[in-house]
Amino acid sequence: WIFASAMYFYYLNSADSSNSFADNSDNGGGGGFGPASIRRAKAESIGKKDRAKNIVITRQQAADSQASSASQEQQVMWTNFDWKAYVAGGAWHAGEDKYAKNKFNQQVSDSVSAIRDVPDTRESQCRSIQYDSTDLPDTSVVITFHNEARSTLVRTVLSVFRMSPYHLVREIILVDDFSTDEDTGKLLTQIAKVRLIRNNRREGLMRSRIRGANAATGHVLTFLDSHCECNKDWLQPLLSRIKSDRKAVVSPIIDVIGMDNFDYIGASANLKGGFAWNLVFKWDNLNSRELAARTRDPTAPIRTPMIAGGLFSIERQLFNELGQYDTKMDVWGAENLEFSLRVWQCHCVLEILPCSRVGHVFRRQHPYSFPGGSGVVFTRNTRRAAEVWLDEYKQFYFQASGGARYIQPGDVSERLELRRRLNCRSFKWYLENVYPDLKPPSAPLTKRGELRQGEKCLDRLTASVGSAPAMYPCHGSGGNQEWLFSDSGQITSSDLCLQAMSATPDARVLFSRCEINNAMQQFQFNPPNTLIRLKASPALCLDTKPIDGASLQNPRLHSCIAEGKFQQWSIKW
Ligand code: LR7
Ligand code: MN
Repeated sequence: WIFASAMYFYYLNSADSSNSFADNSDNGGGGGFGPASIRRAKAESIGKKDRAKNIVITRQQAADSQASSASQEQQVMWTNFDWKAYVAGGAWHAGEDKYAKNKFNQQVSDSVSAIRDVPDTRESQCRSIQYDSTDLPDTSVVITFHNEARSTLVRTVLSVFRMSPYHLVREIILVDDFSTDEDTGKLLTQIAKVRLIRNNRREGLMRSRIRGANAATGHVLTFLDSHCECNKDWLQPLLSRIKSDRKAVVSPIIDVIGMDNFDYIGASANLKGGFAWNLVFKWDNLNSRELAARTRDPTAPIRTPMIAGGLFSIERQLFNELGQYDTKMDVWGAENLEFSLRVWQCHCVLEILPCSRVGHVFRRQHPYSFPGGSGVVFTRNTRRAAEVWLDEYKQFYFQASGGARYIQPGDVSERLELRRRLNCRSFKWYLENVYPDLKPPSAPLTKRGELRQGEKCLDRLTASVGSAPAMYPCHGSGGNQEWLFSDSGQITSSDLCLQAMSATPDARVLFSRCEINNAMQQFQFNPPNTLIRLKASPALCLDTKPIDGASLQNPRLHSCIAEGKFQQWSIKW
C-alpha cells in the first residue's frame, strides 16, 4: 500500500444544483456543455433559469435520459458478451509503446482475462456477515472515461455484474468523455443494462459524472473509475449502510491493481483520507483511538475526512440535494475535496466501509491532456473549493500552496449560495469535529514584505524565469515590491524564486522556478536589518552595488561586508 500511496503522491505533484435541501426534486443542475469560452456564461444562465423555472435543466435531463443502448433484442446477458473480440478491436500491437496510451502496461492488461478472479482481500469478520439482498435499494453504476483501454473498461463493467446481485444493479451508465474511439463505449451497450452517454466535447470528469447522474434511475448512485475490479460482495455493504442512514456517503477500501503487472493487492484497512494545508489528497494512518475501535469491530464504518474521489455510493436524491458537483471545475482534481467538505459541512457523513473492496489501477501520470495545463486546472479547481468551504482558514492554503493566489478561481457565487441554502457548518466545525488531526500551522509558513535599502526597494519587474529584479524607489504599495519569505529561506515573487546562478562572487541572482531542495534558492536573513546570505555559502551576500554602464541596479552575490551599504537590507514583515 505504501507503494500505492507513494504513487498517488507522485502524480499529484502532477450547474450547480439550485434545488433546495428540503425540496426533494430529483434534478440537479446539468451544467453548460459548451466550448470552454462560452461554457461559463452558459452555466451561469442555466443557474438563473434553474432558479426561475427549471426549464433548461429539464431539457438537459430529457437529453440524458435518452442515454443510448442497443435495442433490447440486440442486447445479450453479460455472460454472453464476446469480450475477447471487443478487446481485440482496440488491443495493443507488438512494437507499440505499452505505456503510451494509458500510462499503464496495456500489453499486460489486454492479456489478463476480463473475467478473472481476484483474491478476496476482506478481513475474515466481513465474510460471515449475511446481507439480505432482497431488501436492499438498487444502484446505478456511473463510469466516466476518456480514452480508457478496452481491456480495463470491460473488466470494470463485467466485474460489476459478476460481483453483484444482478437485481441490485439497475444499470451501468457509461459516460464517454469524448474519447477518440467511439466504439469503445458503443460496443458495450450490447450488454443488457449498459447505457451510454457520449459527450460531444471534452467535459472533464465532474460534468461527465453529473450527466451520468442525471440520466440514472437507480435509488443509489455508485461511481467507479474506468479501470476498477470489484471484489466479492463489494456492493451489499455500501447499499445496506445507505439504507440504514440515507445521509451516509460511503466508499469501499481501494485495493491496488499494479500498473505494470496487473496483480491485485489488498490495501491496508487502517487508513483514512485527508490532506495538509496544500489541500492535496493523502492517506492518513488512523489514530490510536480509531485503531482501538477497529480492533473491537473490524467491520464498522471508518469515518474519513476526505475520499479519494473515484469510488463511492450516495443516495441519488441526496447527491442532487447536496448540489452534485461544481460544474465550473474542469478535467480532473479537487472535486473530491469539494465534495468531502460539502458532505461533512452540510450535515452528512463520509465513511470508508472495510467490508467493501474494489481494486483500482494506480498510475504515476495522467494519460490524457489537460486543456489549460494540469497545474493550472488542478490549482484552479482546488481554489474554487477553498473559496467556498474554508472560511478564514483559506489563508493557510494560500501560504502552503505557492501558486494558488495567482490563479483566478472564477465566479463561485452559486456554490456559496448553495452553502447558504443548505445551512452548512463552518470549516472550523469541520476541523474540530471531523479532522482534529489537521492543525493550523503554528507559525505562518510564509512572511511577506518589502526588501528595502534606504529609499530603494527590490522590484520584481516582469518576473519571468531567467529575468532579474532591480532596485527602484519604494512605493510602499506591495505589488511588484512585495516579497514572500519562506521558513526554508526562499525569497519569492510571482511564484518564482530568487536563485544564485552559482556560489561564487559576482554570480547573478535571477528568477527561477521554485524547487524545494535547491540550495541556490535558500538564503539566511535576520530582520529587521540584515545581510542576506546564501545558506550554502554564508560568506556570500546579496549585493546591489551598481555596475558601471549598467542601466539597472540588479542584485548579485558578493563577499559579505558587515557594514556594506549595498548589502544591508531592511525587511519589514
Ligand atoms: O477529462 C477526463 N474525463 C474523464 O472522464 C478525465 C478523466 N476522466 C475519467 C477517467 O477516465 C477515469 O475513469 O475520470 C476517471 C478518473 O480519472 P483518473 O483515473 O485519471 O483519476 P485518478 O484515479 O488518477 O484520480 C483520483 O482523483 C480524481 C480527482 O479528480 C478523481 O476523483 C478520481 O476518480 C480518483 N480516483 C480514485 O479515487 C481511485 C483511487 C485513487 C486513489 C487514492
Ligand atoms: Mn483512476
